[in-house]
Amino acid sequence: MKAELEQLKIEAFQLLNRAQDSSAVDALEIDLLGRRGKLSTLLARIPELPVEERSGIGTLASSIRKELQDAIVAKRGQFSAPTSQSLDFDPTWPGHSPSIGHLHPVTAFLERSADFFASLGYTIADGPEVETATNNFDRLNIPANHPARDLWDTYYLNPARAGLLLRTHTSPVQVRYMDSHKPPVYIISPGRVYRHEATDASHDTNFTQLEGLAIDRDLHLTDLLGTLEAFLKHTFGKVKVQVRPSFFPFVEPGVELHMSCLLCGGKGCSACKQTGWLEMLGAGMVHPTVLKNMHVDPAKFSGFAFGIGVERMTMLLHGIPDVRLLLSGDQRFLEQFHY
Ligand code: FA5
Repeated sequence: MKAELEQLKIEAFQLLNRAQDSSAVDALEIDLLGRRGKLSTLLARIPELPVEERSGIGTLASSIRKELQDAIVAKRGQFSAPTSQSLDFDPTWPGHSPSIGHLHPVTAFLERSADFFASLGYTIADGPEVETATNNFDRLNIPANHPARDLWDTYYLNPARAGLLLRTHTSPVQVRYMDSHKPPVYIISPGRVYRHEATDASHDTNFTQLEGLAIDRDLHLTDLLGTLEAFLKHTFGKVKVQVRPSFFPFVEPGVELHMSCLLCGGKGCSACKQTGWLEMLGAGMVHPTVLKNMHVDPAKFSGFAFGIGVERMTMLLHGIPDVRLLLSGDQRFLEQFHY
């Protein structure tokens, strides 16, 4: 009987160790120590034992019962929720300070740029990211079936009608704004744009542009270039730029502004496609047809417009080698840009 009691104890501890939750512990307690449990069943056989074997059995059984009861209580404690009393809880310890967010580098760039243009008298105009093909293309002098539409890889929302799309640039805000305003106007319009294109270090499928539009009497290309030069000086200090002729159907003449790649010092890298130069913005004098589409008389007024690639500017400003990092949402990357 003594050997059976010792064996019962060993098995009971093994089962208890394996218990996964408090209901398993409860079941084990009934099975071991209940009125019809294993211990009671064993002890019920005491009267059948020869007298000489009975001595000491009662004491051994009581000590095993006590050991098992203590172990069951301890095991149950593992599954109950800790309380401030059960933990080593010291309310006088300093707490964890909450992590405070900061502006995304693209947002910070836009805010600084908006301040600069506000100082020149520009106001901010907004437009929707879901745009009509008419505003995104037709009114900007890019009729349906014109090959110039191929310049933009467009996400159409309804391919059957091709009436709605995710805007490919912020230029449609120009015509929207002029539906309800008369010159002189000086506006900027920051916002998200979308293009269905293969990504690389300087191209993403959605990015930010900062559009600018000025319409007044006697505006010339030199006014555009002077404005852009002042903006770049404000943003970067001294930088090397090239103004190259370019084609955008809504301006005439059109230009592209390229900046010497600050990531590689002009030597060539993946961001500037080994050329040493990075295209930063498109610009030009508003095309007379577009002025007419804006209800403006081209004989009386002229205008200039520009569309800045905000992520590319942010890349060069902070030495970020890949545009895709900016939308990665990786906190280890973003935490480097506290403002
Ligand atoms: C345009 O979107 C014209 N609307 C700009 C414009 C406005 C011209 C007003 C004339 C007058 P473009 O497709 O080149 O142009 O884009 C403008 C800038 O956005 C580029 O110079 C570049 O800096 C940036 N950009 C273009 N594609 C991407 C891309 N996939 N990822 C990140 N930046 C881009």
